Amino acid sequence: MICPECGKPGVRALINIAATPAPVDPVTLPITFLNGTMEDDAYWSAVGTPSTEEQSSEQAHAGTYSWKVVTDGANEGVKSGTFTVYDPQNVRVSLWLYGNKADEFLLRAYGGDGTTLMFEGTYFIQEDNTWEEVIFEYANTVAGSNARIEVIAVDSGTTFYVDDVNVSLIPAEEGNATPYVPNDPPPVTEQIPYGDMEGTPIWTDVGSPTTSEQSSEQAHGGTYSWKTVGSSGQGIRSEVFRMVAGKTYDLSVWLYRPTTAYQYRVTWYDGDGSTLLTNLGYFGGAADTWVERVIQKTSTVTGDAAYVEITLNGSGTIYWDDVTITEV
Ligand SMILES: [Ca+2]
Ligand SMILES: [Ca+2]
Repeated sequence: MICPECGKPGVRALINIAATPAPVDPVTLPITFLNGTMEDDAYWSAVGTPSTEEQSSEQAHAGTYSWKVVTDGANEGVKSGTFTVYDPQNVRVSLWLYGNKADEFLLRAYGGDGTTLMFEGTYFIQEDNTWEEVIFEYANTVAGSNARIEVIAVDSGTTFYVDDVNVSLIPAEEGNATPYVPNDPPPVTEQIPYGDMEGTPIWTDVGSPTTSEQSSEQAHGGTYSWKTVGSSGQGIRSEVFRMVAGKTYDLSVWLYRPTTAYQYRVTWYDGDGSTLLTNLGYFGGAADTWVERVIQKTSTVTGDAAYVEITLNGSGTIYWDDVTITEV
């Protein structure tokens, strides 16, 4: 060829530009990008094998639809369609989640090769059945057209909805990606199922009390308490609940005794079902009145297998009601 600058024959070497330069300006992609509004039945698909993963009009943060997921295994959820990212580039994602209080999620983002994990953060739902915005930002270092986002429920049996997913691409020169700060599980009160003894009771017997039944003879709150007639070591055990290591809780038990001729005991098991408090007992309190007993302990093991047992110490009758656990 002839050199256009000098007019002489020659060969022009092409200098290989290794990577397409990132856009100079921040790119705020339209909310309809990747069907982030969920108003179309497109782009989103399952992570794992959730029993439900579909566009749904049951809930919507905006418009008519969100994306619904019901998991039947651990770490299942939904993933976006793919999009193009550069290296280096900051990516900012905001999305809205609707679920049940304290449900735990993993938020993931993959690089442009579709396989390199660029971001993973946890998020705990703070309120029941409320839309909550989650924002995360990460520094992408793998260019390509196969980047994607995943929203994953950690536990089996989780139902959640996702809506209004926004992805913004920001030049790395704008600064480092803002570090993501995971949130904590919300403080939970009334954490012991059926502790008010009003619903269908799923407390189970400890030992073989003579009587163990929901009773309207006495009630601290509502209409019912739980009546135990028996002897030492006999009583009731709660359903399991969640405790988080390092967090301190007040366990409150209300009880009513016709006489003070006998006492009662409390045994408390930690998040993994191991003993947290052994058979604390011989409590006082007046007869023929409701007495509250509060015990404070700090969990050492996170888990969903915590429970309490409240039992007689001596032979007699005790009514139990309003058993709660409150994070301090
Ligand atoms: Ca929507
Ligand atoms: Ca009650």
